[in-house]
Amino acid sequence: MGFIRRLNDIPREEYFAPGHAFCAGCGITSIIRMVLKAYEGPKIIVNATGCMEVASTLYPRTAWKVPWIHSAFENAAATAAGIEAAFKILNRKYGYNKKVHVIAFGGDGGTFDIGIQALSGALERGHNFTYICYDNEAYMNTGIQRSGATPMGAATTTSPAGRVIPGKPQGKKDLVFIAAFHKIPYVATLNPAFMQDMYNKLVKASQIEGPKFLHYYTPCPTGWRFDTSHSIKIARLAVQTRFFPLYEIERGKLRITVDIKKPKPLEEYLKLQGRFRHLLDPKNKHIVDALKEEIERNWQRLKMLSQLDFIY
Ligand SMILES: Cc1ncc(C[n+]2csc(CCOP(=O)(O)OP(=O)(O)O)c2C)c(N)n1
Ligand code: SF4
Ligand SMILES: [Mg+2]
Repeated sequence: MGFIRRLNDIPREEYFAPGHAFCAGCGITSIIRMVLKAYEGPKIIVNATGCMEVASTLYPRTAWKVPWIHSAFENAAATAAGIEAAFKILNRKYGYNKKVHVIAFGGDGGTFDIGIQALSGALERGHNFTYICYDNEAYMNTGIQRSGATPMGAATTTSPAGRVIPGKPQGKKDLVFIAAFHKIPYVATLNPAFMQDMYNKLVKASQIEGPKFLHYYTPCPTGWRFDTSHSIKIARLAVQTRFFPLYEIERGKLRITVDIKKPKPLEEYLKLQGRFRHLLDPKNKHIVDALKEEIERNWQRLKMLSQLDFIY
């Protein structure tokens, strides 16, 4: 099927079965369904520990209709690299020449923090695979602990907002750029409220040889404390406030794929989520100001880099 011009063009066939155990409104299922549709032909999924793995494969059942392997937290990228290398050997020794997509999924804890060395190694060695980090901005499966992807000011169980700290004191690590500057052929950011943009980036990634890194914004009603009906609204606001910009870097050329000319006030995004609600208290205005400054700097940097013919 390939690239789509309208949402209605997304193939109807589903490769992920209902009856799994994700919370209502969880953003994870959208990326699974779209990846399995956009990557045509045979594929093998490698899945690090986390909500995606736990909620989709409650023993003795599985919701995956494609080959799937559970990997430890720290080595999903290494597992994927090994599978890709095995296909090369099968080809060299036995002439097996089918194209098989190898796709690794890890949460933000499993990617930004614990699996980063395996990821870096696999990107640097140039394996032909896709790594997708589904980022719900905390270690959700084990009870909402902060990670290197948790934004500044967010309350988690290990960065609780109260008298001592106003949520997480540190900002978010920029893993997309860390991955990109391994000088890999493709990186992109994805958001479920911008489905066409996301789907076409997935199709593009599926057609590019070499390592691909995709960063998926994953609304989590349980950990972010919002009404389950607000998932897509919050995902859309993340882009509209420039909190989560949508862009891609293809062979070193950066392109903003959804330009936000007039951003919405950040407060509209914050006020819908329990993890940020304390920030609307005037005594925490300095945190909101710091968040706004970080967002502005990120956006200006993307704008500036998008003017260049290449950034690596
Ligand atoms: C090496 C290791 N440390 C800790 C754990 C316990 N553990 C299982 S899931 C999880 C949280 C994963 O967080 P993240 O990668 O962000 O995925 P999420 O649960 O948010 O989907 C942790 C800490 C583990 N399985 N392995
Ligand atoms: S805790 Fe969050 S990420 Fe995990 S299944 Fe529930 S909504 Fe999804
Ligand atoms: Mg997480």
